[in-house]
Amino acid sequence: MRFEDLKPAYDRDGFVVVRQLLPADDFKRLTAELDRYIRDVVPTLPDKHAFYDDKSRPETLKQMQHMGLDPFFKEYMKNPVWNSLASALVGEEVEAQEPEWFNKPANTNHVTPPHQDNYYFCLRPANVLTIWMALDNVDDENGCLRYVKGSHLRGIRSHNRSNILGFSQGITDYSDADRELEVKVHLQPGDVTVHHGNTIHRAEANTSKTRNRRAFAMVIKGKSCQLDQEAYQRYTDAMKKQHEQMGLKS
Ligand SMILES: O=C(O)CCC(=O)C(=O)O
Repeated sequence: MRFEDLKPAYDRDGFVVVRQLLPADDFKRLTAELDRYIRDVVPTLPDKHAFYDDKSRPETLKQMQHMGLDPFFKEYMKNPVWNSLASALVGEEVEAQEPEWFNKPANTNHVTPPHQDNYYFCLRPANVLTIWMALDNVDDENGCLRYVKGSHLRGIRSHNRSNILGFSQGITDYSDADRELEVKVHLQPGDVTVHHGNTIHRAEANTSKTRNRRAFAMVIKGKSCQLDQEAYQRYTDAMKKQHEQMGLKS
């Protein structure tokens, strides 16, 4: 498949799905490195790099950030498959940000609030996307991503504080009209979904009693993107306040 062929659908809908992005051996290596990182590195990290539903229960790890401090994941930012997919979709040279990992552990009750990533990133132009790779089977039951199709074409909506760790801001006026346009994305391990920085997305909680919903993701931006410093400062101040109020240590 030529990644360029996906661009018309990405431009129209604000997201595309690619099945089995990586050769099988590369996916196996990635999952092994994630297992190593969770086992050996996560217990040494400050609170703001690894979020738990309940810190006294390691199996409730729900998000990891700043993974680029680890040599394997720093190098992964240059992965040619991820970067060429991103470049084909944004239509220019790209630069990857540090990898992230998201989980909805079994038996937890956290939704992902409706949001637009570029409300957090504050990049102008919004020529940025997220590649989100499923590590488990992902479906309605364990909290698949839901996109509001075409919403990337209608600008940034108003956001306000959420009380959900890892997603400090959510859209304030999410409506039935948005819900009607939602597309649920079901994935198998190794499939990716790619969304534009302005595409509204959300996820329900994982209602399964036994299945995790893990994903490995990278935000990749076009070289033309510039940071809106003022907007970013406002966002990071709000996030810092949320972390303080939730008792996270740096
Ligand atoms: O994993 C999730 O539930 C949300 C992930 C997300 O919002 C993102 O990668 O942009």
